[in-house]
Amino acid sequence: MRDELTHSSHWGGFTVRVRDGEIDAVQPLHDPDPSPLLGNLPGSLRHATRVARPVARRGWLERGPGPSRDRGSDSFVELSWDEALDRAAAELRRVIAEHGNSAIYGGSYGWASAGMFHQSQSQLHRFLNCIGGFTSHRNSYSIGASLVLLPHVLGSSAAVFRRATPWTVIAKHTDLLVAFGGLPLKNTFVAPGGMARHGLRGHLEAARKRGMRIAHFSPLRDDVVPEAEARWYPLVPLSDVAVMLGLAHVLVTEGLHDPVFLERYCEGGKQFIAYVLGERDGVAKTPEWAEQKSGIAANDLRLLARQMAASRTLVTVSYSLQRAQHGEQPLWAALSLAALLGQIGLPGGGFGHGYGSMGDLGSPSAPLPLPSLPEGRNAVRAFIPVARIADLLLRPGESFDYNGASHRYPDIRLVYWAGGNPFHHHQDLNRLRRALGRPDTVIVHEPYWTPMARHADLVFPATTSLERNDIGSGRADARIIAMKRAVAPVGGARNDHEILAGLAERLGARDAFTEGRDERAWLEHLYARIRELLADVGADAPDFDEFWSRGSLAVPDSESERVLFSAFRADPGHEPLKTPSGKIELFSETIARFRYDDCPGHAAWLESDEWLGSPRAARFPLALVANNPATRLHSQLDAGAYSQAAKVRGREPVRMHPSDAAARGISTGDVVRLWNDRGSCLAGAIVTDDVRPRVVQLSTGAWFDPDDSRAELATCVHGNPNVLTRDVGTSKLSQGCSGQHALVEVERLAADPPPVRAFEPPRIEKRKT
Ligand code: PGD
Repeated sequence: MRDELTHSSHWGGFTVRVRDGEIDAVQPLHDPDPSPLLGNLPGSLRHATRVARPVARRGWLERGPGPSRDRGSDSFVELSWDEALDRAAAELRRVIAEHGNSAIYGGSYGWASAGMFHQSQSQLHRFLNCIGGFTSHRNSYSIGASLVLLPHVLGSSAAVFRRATPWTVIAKHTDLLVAFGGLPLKNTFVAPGGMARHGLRGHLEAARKRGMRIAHFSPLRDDVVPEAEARWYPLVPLSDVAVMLGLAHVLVTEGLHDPVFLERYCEGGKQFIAYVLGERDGVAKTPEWAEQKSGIAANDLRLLARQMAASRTLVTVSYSLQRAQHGEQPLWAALSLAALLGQIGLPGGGFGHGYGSMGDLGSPSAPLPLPSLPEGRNAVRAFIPVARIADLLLRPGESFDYNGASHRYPDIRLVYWAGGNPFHHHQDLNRLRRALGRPDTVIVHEPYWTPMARHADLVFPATTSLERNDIGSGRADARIIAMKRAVAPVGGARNDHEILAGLAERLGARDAFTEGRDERAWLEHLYARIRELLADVGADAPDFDEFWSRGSLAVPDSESERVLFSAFRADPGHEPLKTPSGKIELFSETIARFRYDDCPGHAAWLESDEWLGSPRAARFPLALVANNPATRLHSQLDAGAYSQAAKVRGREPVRMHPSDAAARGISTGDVVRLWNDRGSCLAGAIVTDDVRPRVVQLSTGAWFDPDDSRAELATCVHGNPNVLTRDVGTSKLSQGCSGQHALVEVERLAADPPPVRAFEPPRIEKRKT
């Protein structure tokens, strides 16, 4: 029997049917609730947006390296592989010789594709480390604030993300799930590296049948699936902390909190309670005070707080809430609220972060420490918090605050990117365009002509995962999947490893980079470790050939009874947290000592410049929620059938409330313009009461498509919300991404909208002889 063509993606495992060198159909692999994102794969291998051959930007080729505002508008010239690699190697050599390795930014953030070996970032980092190192990045766009705050207040972020109480326990024990940011099903289809079994719908169904209630705080009704029958509290965006403090006020003033838990397990309960009662600032954080900020009735908050105290309650906060200015505060306030209830460490009670934000959070599978390509040691110490990329390029030599210390931005001459799309993930894209005009050279590996590829000087065509062999599995995945090559590399594409091996060869580092292994040898090497891990958890662990022929292996659900912080609760003396006090820090002496005006020593209400209560709202009266999309992963495969089916007149859909639409003469199907002082974009209107009044929702991921690629403030005609978002760190503490919110105005476009050209390749010329 012919082996099945198994494969995997960040949104699930599947088998592929190939016809004429193209994916014709995909079938989910052992998945009870497969992701609709699979619908973007057919037709994706030979789409017109594929980069066919190595190219150089004309201006860079003719005038040599140097700052240029032509990036993004210039044409490209085709090069042979040898010439492209020679030129890239020569430029790396020049930059290192003249400016040192810290002048290379190789942080290269992005989700790339599933697969442990061909992971673009580890490949690139390994290569750059082999040639002396590079300026790197820390943390992620997803959870930039959490990754810095959690170690201060809970001793580690890994516990919260890797050891979260699984959905199996929640379904059995939780009576009341208070979900700040909801539990959006769309996000749970995805996890980095793979997500072989999608189960949220099933768990919510089991919990509902048992009687679990959900209190859902979000400006968007459909952040919880309707079948879960959640009670929707449609709060003003960015007012969650006010609600949490209002609930805390009820618990404290009605004696419903747990002083014994605070004393035994927490540091700083007294300071937090004093703040809630307004003892220092004279502002008691009453439910009435919270109502003013959030629009949620004080009486509803009072009733909810009493229910929380009377039930087994889990307080959870989504990743999206911390992706905002002062994003540390909702996380810390939710933890403080859960601590007041005293249920942390009990089955189905306590605190969670990211249920509904990432598919693997709350997985009952064993969180195996899966191997990846070793990156080696980076000899350069300079780094940036990942979302400070535009500051890095625009402000060389200037200092920035981060987590209690002051650092300096190095002078970057060469930007090297593989497996990410900053024109998707970064904020204030007009500013990013200016920043990318500054370095001498920008090198990008991409399978597709994304906006980042268009802004490069040298573009290397990369394979997609379906053009190579790999092993796929996520962080707490239900399966290890053989990702089999379905077609030969399309056009002139090469995989990231081959491209970098070619460069390493030219720079005298090939052996260090490849260790003499080819793809097959690397896969066998990585699999040997996987086999040990599987054997340790008592799972079937055949040899490599047998695994490859079977196509996938199941990972057992060995952690379906796990409870976050149960060991700490049972014996805080012997199982202390890794915080300075060994306890949960509701007040952090360390953070207080940093004396940051935007992150005090305990959770606090700090107003965002981009919320409806700010003075800016007089000019831009609508709150934009720029959340992650439902019809693709980030910007990946935006040209795919499933993503395209959701567009309105070819633009990204923007949802708005009937009252706001009527006030502006807007109907469903209209093309509208969203704008503020940072830029504007067009989008296709959908009028619905699934969003609260004064809120518009436009997801990220539409490929940036400027009407005038040379304009200072370009309009994206396709609907990328990151032209509107503000490029500012969450706070001096963590400097995370704050892209989730922006204030905007919206109008109906009276004229005929310009065409969307995002999926047309740029001008590519043959070499002048
Ligand atoms: P992707 O679209 O996944 O976005 O940002 P990210 O940059 O990860 O980009 C991955 C790119 O890698 C794609 O262009 C794909 O074609 C390419 N690629 C795939 N496989 C390969 C390969 O094998 N080799 C090479 N060379 N390339 C490959 C995601 C980021 O956006 C994240 S994680 C979050 S959570 C943020 N969320 C928000 C938000 O909520 N709101 C706003 N406004 N902005 C955000 N940005 C962030």
